[in-house]
Amino acid sequence: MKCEPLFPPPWPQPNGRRALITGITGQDGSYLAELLLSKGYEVWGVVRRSSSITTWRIDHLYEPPWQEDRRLNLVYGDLNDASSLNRILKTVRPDEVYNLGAQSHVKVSFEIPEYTAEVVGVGAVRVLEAMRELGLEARFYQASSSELYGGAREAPQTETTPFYPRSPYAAAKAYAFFITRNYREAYGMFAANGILFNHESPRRGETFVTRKITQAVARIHAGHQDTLFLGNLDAKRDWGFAGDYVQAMWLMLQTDEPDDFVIATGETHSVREFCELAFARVKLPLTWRGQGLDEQGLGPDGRCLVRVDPRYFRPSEVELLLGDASKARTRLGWEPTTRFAALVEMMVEADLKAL
Ligand code: NDP
Ligand code: GDR
Repeated sequence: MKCEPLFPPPWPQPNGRRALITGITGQDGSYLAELLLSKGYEVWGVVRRSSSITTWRIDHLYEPPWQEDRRLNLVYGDLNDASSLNRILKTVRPDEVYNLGAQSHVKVSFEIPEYTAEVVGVGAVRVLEAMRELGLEARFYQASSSELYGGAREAPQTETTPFYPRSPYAAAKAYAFFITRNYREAYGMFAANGILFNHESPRRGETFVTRKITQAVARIHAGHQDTLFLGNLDAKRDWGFAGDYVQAMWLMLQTDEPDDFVIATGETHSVREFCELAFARVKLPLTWRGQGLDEQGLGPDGRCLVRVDPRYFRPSEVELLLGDASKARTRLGWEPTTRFAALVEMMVEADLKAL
């Protein structure tokens, strides 16, 4: 798939600042790289070696290594390999470090809990410790998550809501959150946690529920697929647009004092509502019939378009997330620009175009 640039070139004159991004090949890494390039940064991204090429989200930003004035540089490294992180930080000497790399799939984290803990939890302290050892005065951003709230007893969730992780992924993110705060308090490092609620885009990984739905809608519309199989239709999420959320990451590193911030839209919707809007976009309004495992989403001609498959249920589910980003609004001047219906439309349109 070809990515439409959100912050298109030409890049301005260099601003003399250098940023390092782990997870640059992911959804957020690609938007953040674009944003920083559009602000004049020199951007360095850590990529993992893989048997197939994983850079499709940043291909539109690629500059060949022989281009002398290139602004985007990629280096091999891995959050599970402290020596690679040390070497990269030592050579690049960035002003800002964005730690976005992760095994970021909650359901998959139940299958590979130990690996998830290594990348998501220990990976964060590997970066922080390398920075400390080198005496690097870079500012550090940690990609914390609304999954930290998991089974929280209050909604909306704010920076003071107690954490209640409900998956190996969330438990690992809790470690990363607290170690980030600890390095700030213990060593005076500029280290900030962005507690980001779900954010999506046409670049979202295909196994996350929003993209799975919009891709299936496009395929069903084109006659390439009959039915979409989903898990819990009643889970509710506060879904925003990734392009807005990377702006918040950058703003967090531009403040006078490091702090932790919730980033959310303040609206929550169910998976079921997401399906309804997405199918309606291709003139297939859904009618729901049956209950539990037998529930079906029927199209206008009675065709079964959505079914429940328990394989997509989680051993412990997060039923409701809803964020209150008041602190970010007041202190960072951050506001989401894309609301739920516009997000669904943007994603369906992109998947229709990509067919
Ligand atoms: P993605 O899954 O799209 O991207 C994850 C990135 O991490 C990819 O670039 C991946 O590389 C890289 N990665 C995976 N394992 C390693 C490793 N061992 N070493 C180095 N890099 C690695 O995630 P998102 O872009 O959606 O999310 C970015 C970050 O924000 C993640 O930390 C995620 O947990 C967190 N987050 C995301 C939210 C969301 O709604 N999107 C909400 C809150 C937090 P590769 O391409 O090779 O797989
Ligand atoms: P989440 O996102 O777990 O919130 O983590 P995901 O899209 O995977 O699930 C959202 C909700 O949808 C339900 N669901 C399904 N999920 C998937 N993936 N596939 C299905 O078929 C399906 N059917 C129903 C889930 O049960 C869940 O309740 C994302 C990731 O980006 C994390 O890295 C990030 O930290 C959080 O968002 C905030």
